[in-house]
Amino acid sequence: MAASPRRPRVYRGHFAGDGRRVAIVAGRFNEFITLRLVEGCMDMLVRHGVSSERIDLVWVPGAFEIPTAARHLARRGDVDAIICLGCVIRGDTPHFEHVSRETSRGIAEVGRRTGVPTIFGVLTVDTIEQAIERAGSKMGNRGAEAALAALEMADLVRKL
Ligand code: INI
Repeated sequence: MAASPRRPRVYRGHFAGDGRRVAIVAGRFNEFITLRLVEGCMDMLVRHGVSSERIDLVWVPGAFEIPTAARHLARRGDVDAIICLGCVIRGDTPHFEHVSRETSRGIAEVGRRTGVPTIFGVLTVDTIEQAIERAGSKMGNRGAEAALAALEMADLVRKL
């Protein structure tokens, strides 16, 4: 008799925020935008059951500094996820490329090296209008999306 094929084990994270501890690292540069991302992020976390006393909000000067603060938080060992929020807007010089490349690389590295879900919620856009659209208007709120990714990953890594 042929052996019945083993069913795949499927792992999925759920958006369960109850009991979770989450850190947000936000860049002050373009604060007009990043404040909206932080608000959208916190609102989404709280609406999914994260208690506001279990959210740490860390402000850094700009996106470039986000990975350093995220790494300190990850090494502290008491957060289930770190959400990185910032806004990098292209200018007339290559500065944008340096800041956006090092920010995304640094954030990815923190997640991979520490295993703590480290979420990329940094806007990298050509214009201020594109940033506004993604900070709580017609294209949604990148901070809120990042909150959901954090909750999903926090739950998933506990199961793996
Ligand atoms: N930081 C940002 O978060 N967004 C930007 O658009 C930006 N630009 O364009 O310069 C920016 N620069 C500052 C950078 O992140 C650092 O804070 C600074 O270089 C000090 O290390």
